[in-house]
Amino acid sequence: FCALYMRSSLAKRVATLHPLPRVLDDNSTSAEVSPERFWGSYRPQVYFGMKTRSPKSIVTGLMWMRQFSSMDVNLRHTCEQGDNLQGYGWLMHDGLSFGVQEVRDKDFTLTTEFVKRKGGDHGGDWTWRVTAKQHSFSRQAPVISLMFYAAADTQGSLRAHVEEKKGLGSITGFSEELGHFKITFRKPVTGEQSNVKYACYNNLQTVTPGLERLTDIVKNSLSRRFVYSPPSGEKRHYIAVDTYKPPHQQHQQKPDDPRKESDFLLHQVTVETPFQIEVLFESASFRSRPNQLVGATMTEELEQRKAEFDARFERTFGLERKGFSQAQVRFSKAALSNMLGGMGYFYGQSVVQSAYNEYPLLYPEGALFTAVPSRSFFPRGFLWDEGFHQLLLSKWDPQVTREATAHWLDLINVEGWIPREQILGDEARSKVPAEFVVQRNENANPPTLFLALQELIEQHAADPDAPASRPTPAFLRRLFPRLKTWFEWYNTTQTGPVPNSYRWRGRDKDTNLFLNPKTLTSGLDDYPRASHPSGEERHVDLHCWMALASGIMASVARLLGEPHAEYERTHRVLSDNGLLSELHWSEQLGAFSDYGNHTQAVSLQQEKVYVPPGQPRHHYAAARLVRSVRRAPKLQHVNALGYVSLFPFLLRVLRADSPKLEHVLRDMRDADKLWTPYGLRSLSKTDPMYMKRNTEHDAPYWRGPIWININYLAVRALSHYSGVEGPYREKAAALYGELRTNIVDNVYRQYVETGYIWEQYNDSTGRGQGSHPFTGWSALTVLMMAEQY
Ligand code: 6A9
Repeated sequence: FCALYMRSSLAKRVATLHPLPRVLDDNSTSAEVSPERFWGSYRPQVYFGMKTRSPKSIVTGLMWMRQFSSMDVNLRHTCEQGDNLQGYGWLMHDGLSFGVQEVRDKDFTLTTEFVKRKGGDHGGDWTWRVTAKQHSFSRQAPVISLMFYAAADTQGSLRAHVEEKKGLGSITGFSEELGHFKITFRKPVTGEQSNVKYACYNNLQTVTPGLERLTDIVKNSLSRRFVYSPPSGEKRHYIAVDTYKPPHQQHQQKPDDPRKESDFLLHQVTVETPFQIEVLFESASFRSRPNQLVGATMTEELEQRKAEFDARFERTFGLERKGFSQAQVRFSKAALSNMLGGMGYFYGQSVVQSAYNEYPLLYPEGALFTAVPSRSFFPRGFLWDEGFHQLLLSKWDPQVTREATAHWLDLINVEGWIPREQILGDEARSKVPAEFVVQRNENANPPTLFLALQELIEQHAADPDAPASRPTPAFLRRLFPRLKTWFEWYNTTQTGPVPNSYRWRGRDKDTNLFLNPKTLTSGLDDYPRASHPSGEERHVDLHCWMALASGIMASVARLLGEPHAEYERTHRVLSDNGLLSELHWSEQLGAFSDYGNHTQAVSLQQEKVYVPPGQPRHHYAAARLVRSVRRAPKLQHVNALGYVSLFPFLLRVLRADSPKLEHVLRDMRDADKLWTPYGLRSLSKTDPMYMKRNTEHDAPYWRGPIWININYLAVRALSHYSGVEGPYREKAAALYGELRTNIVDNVYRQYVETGYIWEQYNDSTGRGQGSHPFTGWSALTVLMMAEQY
């Protein structure tokens, strides 16, 4: 009984939150406490939408559709690479009060803008303006349907107000957090002063069991029975949501979906380009409104905020001062803005598992305010991505960094673990294949949030009384107990058998199916590690992350007047270049390296399939690729040259006077190894795994392509080594200039040519590849332009 009891209580730990006081009060994101950040474009997964920073927010959004283009329905809603848009993203966004986005569809462009206005007790008002223009090359002006919607998420209610000749004129609603409010749809006009344009109106008044179903519901309601009949032009059937309204009482719930249904209202306007439409949200608690935020007033507000944005951008990053062209400055504004406009507020439960659970468990409900790597392909929080995101965002608005970091640290469990990938809520879950959902509590991810904390500490040290940095010590004081717990988790669960060595847990187990079992937890997925995962492995990148983390722990403790000797000691030991070399320097490679049970003599081969005599071979399952090992593994250095071997340099653990620095610089600058005209490639051309697939379905990922987060660390390190005394100072300075130029020029060039910022860049052509837009860490290009490290 006792063993059974122990087991079941151990099993609960993985899904038990840490009892330490939270960094954030329960109501920290409420309209009352944080009115200015209540409403926002916190739905990065849709092209245009807003919600509040609350668990079950009423959401608003936009879908659209080109009429008369072909027989298939091209409904746009959630950001999808398959939509093949020419480009989209925020061009300006201050993370707080306004944003300007451009969406380039096949033959027209939508500009989606919003402005918020303070007032009342529920986060104020806002206005949207959507402007549609046809591309100059298209002959016929496209007819477009814009579909504005509001939907509730299990709480709150919405009411439609249908007006003659205008369809849905407005929506009124109520929710606990928003109180009473009204959303008004204005008619389409060509410009501010012009007359109302001919348009057709349709609306949908229904309910939804969840926000992830909105697109489907709209698709299923479409009908072609409506006629578009402009005063001078032919009559044509167009596609629209049908006005059929299922009476709420009779509406049948799907038996397999027991969730409560919530109101979902949609207003469709079908009109020819060019046009402009405004939508206003007004809070009933806002009584002394001077005027409505529409038309000329809206234009004025927008112009003012754009001017403020431009001035603040230049003050912060100084790119014009540095001589960048107008087009380059626009690019970097877009990069920053899409990162800010990509901030999401997610709420829900992770699915987690430990060694003590037979089946995965649901994590407690939690909120996450975070940036996302990619609005299309992975619009959710990733732990180590976030540290890089916040390096950029902290320069713009350190409050965003404090709040995001606090949210992440409040998700820590009783063991000190934070799930790496945060898939919170049905909407997020609907985008992820089941096998990727479960998060395991042995698994770490680089603790990059320490990089962001380092930045906050430096900002505070530079100007303790600046309004932006003044809250930092109070924030750190609340964060510190959780930070200690988190650090301890790494420093106990990710250690190796040799003292002061570290090992990533969670490598692939099925070793005969992969050329090299992956290490997703390190963030570098398929980067080659020891061929045969074992407890004896040690990883040089994790060693360096721990050197960094212990150093920042010491700084935070010192700043707070807390005991710091132990962190300092750890930092000193892990930064000891002698120990580092003992554990990780490979004489054979002339570089730093992982160590483990390893052989280089592996390859993927067709599995041998037994075919009984006389049987045609094709009756048997196609032979899959399996790994063949030609020489037995033994304990040795892994000897892969690439990002991992650079870590002592990247995280500046290597001393400036170390002769090993010369080796590192030489390998970096060698075009047969890591150097390309577009940045550093992830794995040396000379490595046997360079650009090798891991399985027949698994293309090389961190085995050659150029990644901007690591390149940022390299540029930053070069800037560091060129600023401190040492024999390689000049060499570092020269490389710094070259590498920075190569990266910045290429990311910019690719953006101009393709309309996107990309997940990674091809090491032989420089072309952007992988998911896009990826304004996650690739947006660090802005900091390289600004030379802020
Ligand atoms: C799988 C696909 C709709 C992989 O940027 C996020 C992460 C990084 O943290 C990591 O270092 N990316 C990098 O190696 C992307 C991971 C995406 C996993 C999504 C499910 C869903 O398809």
